[in-house]
Amino acid sequence: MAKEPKPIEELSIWDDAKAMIAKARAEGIETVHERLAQQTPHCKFCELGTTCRNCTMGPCRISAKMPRGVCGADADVIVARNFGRFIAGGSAGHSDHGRDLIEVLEAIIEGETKDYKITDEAKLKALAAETGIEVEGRELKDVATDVMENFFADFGSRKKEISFLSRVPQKRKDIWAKLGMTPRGVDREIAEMMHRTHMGCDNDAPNTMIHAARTSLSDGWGGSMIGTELSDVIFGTPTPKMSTANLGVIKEDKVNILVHGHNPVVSEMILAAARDPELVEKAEKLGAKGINVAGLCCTGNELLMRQGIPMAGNHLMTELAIITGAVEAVVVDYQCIMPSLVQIAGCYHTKFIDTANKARFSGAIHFDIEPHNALQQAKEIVNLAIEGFAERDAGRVDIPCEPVEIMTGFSNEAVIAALGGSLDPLVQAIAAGDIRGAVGIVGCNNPKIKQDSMNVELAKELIKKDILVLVTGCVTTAAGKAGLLVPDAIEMAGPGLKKVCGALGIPPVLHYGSCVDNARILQLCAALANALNVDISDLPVGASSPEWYSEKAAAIGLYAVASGIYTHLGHPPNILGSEVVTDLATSGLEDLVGATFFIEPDMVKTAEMFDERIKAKRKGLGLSE
Ligand code: CUV
Ligand code: SF4
Repeated sequence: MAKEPKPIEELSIWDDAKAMIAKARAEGIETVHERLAQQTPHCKFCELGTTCRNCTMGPCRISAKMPRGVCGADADVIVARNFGRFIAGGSAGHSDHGRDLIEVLEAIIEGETKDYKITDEAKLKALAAETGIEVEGRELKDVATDVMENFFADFGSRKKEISFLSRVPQKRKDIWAKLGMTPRGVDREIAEMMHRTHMGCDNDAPNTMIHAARTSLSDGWGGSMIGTELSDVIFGTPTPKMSTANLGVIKEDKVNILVHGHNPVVSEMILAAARDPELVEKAEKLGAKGINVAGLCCTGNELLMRQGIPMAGNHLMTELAIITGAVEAVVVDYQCIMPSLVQIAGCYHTKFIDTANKARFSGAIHFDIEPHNALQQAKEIVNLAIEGFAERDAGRVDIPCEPVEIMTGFSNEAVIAALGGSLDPLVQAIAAGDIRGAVGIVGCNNPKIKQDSMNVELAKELIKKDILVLVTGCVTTAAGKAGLLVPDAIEMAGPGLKKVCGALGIPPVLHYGSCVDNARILQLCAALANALNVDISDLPVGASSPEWYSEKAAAIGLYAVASGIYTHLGHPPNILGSEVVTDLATSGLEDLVGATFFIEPDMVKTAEMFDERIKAKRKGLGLSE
């Protein structure tokens, strides 16, 4: 029997969310919460990870009574294979996004597009130098061509290792080499994971798990890092700026366009089109006070970091944003876009527009945005939104709140500039104990968890303990709505963090970007480790994804662990059906890579676990606790 949906009070900590869930229920519109209730209880075998559909001798389910699949695979093998494919899925998502940026760079170099350009030449040259490409005395185009070819090659089959391993401390690289964990190519590791998990290949769970880690490293230090760095080259490296967040950023008197998905390649063009004077004039003629572009999920984070556009919400706000009744268009690229948005948009005047051939939605209006036609297509999309303004039913509009202020734009470059040109002041603040350590809180919402309850509570608990928090992905809007992303939030922080952030005029919780931008955090950890001449696993740092749901979040968690970062998850992946895999993930990896996952649903306890870890790591570095 399906369960009743939970009472609204238990679904989210936010008033804007609760108001819109109530509106949806009053209007008879189904959301993720009703569908979760329909799907509950979930299949126990699937929850444990002990189902296999990798061949047609099966499908097989493992239990005490039937401990092996038809081929003979046991629970350990099946759980490891399923987890490996899960990681491959997440790594593929981030990395294919990264590849799209290389293709835009290629289109720029070959003169196929005028819509995109190299905005940050200095960054391009710095990347070239870092990855062993000659810069001095060469034309920018030639340097760019080498960078492009080098990154394309990182997707293939390197004999040794991918380019950005130049950033990794030698001690860490030695560990990877010893374990057979060195990533040799993004597509190679993903394809090899599919190969290994075919019937009759890698039937040794720990061995499959090692390759899962290698696959995730090809994402973190490969696909994601390339995505982040080339986005900076093409759209500009983020600098600190103020913006706003929550459903109040949707404006009753404007044409509202929400960009949703992950890649700035599309959303940047939508924003540019929305600023086109002719289109603005057209909107005004139709009675609107302008065109408002607001962000959802990670493509929102991308635009927020670079252009300061407001954030309407994170994952569990995407359906609810449409329910305000004031959204003319939702423009999506790919990833984390619930297909239900098409149905919900259909309950209003909202146009749902997809833009990528690899992420099409039945019932959507489709535009194939490519480098050569991007701005012109974006203008057509914005024009559609403007025309939709007249169809809006004012009687169904309800924008439930006023926006809150947030500060954004913390790239490593911006942080180093704020520190006066080097990481030394940060190293000194850590050494002095004013900043005791740092934790990245990243990832999603999950309707199984009261929305943002854990994301926000953990951030608050950590800053109280003088632990600097970096947020990306869906945790951004959570922290922002909780008032943690403004300089005044130092009042919620411990004395040391308050002193340092107060002096710099920055919040104790820094917005570090989108999910691919977790690569910025990896880079920062590597730079700190190199500055101290230690390994990343020696640093007083951690990572957490309290409310995660996606394959991508699992890949992020795994590359963090494999990079030596102690990593918290609010709930386990579907691995509990294998003791071997579970033990490896939650303790065995410590001996191999110097870090593990820990699973903990209580955020006060989680903060204490990080505190203990940070104390131990500080001690190891010869610092006060
Ligand atoms: Ni990756 S963080 S739901 S949109 S992966 Fe998507 Fe960015 Fe989680 Fe949020
Ligand atoms: Fe069953 Fe083995 Fe086929 Fe999986 S690979 S479905 S366990 S027979």
